[in-house]
Amino acid sequence: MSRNPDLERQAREILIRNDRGGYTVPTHGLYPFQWNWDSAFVALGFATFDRDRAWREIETLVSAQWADGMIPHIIFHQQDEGYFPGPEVWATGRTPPTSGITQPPVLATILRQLWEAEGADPACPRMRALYRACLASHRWFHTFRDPLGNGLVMVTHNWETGRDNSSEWDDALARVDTAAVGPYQRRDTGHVDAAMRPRQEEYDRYVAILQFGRECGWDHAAIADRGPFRMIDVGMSMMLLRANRDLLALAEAQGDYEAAGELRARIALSERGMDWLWNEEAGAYCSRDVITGESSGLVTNASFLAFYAGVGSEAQRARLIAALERIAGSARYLLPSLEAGSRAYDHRRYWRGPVWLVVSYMVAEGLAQQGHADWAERIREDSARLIETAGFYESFSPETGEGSGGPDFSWTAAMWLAWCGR
Ligand code: 9WN
Repeated sequence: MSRNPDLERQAREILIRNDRGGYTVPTHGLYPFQWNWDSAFVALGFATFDRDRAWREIETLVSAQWADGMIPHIIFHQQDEGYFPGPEVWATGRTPPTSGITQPPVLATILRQLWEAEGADPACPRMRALYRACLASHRWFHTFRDPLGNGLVMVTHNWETGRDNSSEWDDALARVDTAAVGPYQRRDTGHVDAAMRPRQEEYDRYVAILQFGRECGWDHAAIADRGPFRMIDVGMSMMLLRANRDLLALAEAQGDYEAAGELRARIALSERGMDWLWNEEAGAYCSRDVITGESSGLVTNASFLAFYAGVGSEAQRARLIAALERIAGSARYLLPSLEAGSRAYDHRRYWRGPVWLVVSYMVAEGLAQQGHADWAERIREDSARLIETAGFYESFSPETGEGSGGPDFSWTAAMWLAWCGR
């Protein structure tokens, strides 16, 4: 049952309009290619009215998987001058062209959902093929992105986190040398208000980190060793732990006992390792710099993914709920990407305050699964009200509810269909 049939129809139309044949662009204009974690969430939306199309979205995504197992963050299926940095800047030499970095590993979790919704047949060939792709991608994370050997995820570019300009990255980015960044033309600010996007000096650093990867010929071992930006991201770490649990369920269903054993060991490692991110003063899990060991000390929406990952002692969870209560006291709409009053908070600027429904969705799922149905419902209700008030925007102000970023956004439409509009 939809809570609003008209919005239900609009949400479907957005997905259909943004469909470029086997993959969906996040929004027209601003993001004209296929993005990794966007496609995973989009599949959940398609699954509510076209299951075959949902599978195809993910199949198209993994068709660009690299031989080393990495699923790239952007696939440039066709030419489009409307986005910077385009394929010639990444220069990864792939066909189709892709970026050289990845994005949050939510695919296995969503794959499990699609498969269960279709009756959970262990012989399902589509599930089996995608399971192997996810396993290879998780192995890539474990091989190249676990420098501390504690099951947490290191990112080598802030774009990998999907929470691109969160203030968690500010200190690490400040050390990135931009001297070799030549002139380039940003395209994003031609599509949306610059006040909603990262600042120029931040963008220069993003480009400098990209250039480092390109100079390494996208050798992931070299980048992980010497990259100018190396952070353990709380969001990716929580999402990979959760995805490993879901992949384990798929491994067991098929009787893949070898992989199941490997996944159980990874899960146990990450569960133990997560405390490396716990910041007692902040009362939350916070991202931490691999190079300096510094904790960001910032409570972001990703901190609450602890529930989704199923980690935390009773005392830690109580402190997270206390932080949620505090945030709910200052925000009109949950869940802001950064707590009001924190360093660099800005209710309109990208990941420094605005609400992003895909993170809200995962947090709410986790809260519901861990016995906090009241909070899950509060987040779901606020998310629905944001769409009802502003439309299907990329993100929303937690203060005014105003939409920010691109309009007619695919994953926002998908979240209406699969979650908050139900
Ligand atoms: C860079 C597509 C993507 C999302 C990210 C979001 C934004 C890109 C950009 O858009 O990032 O990957 O150019 O701003 O931050 O989470 O996947 O929707």
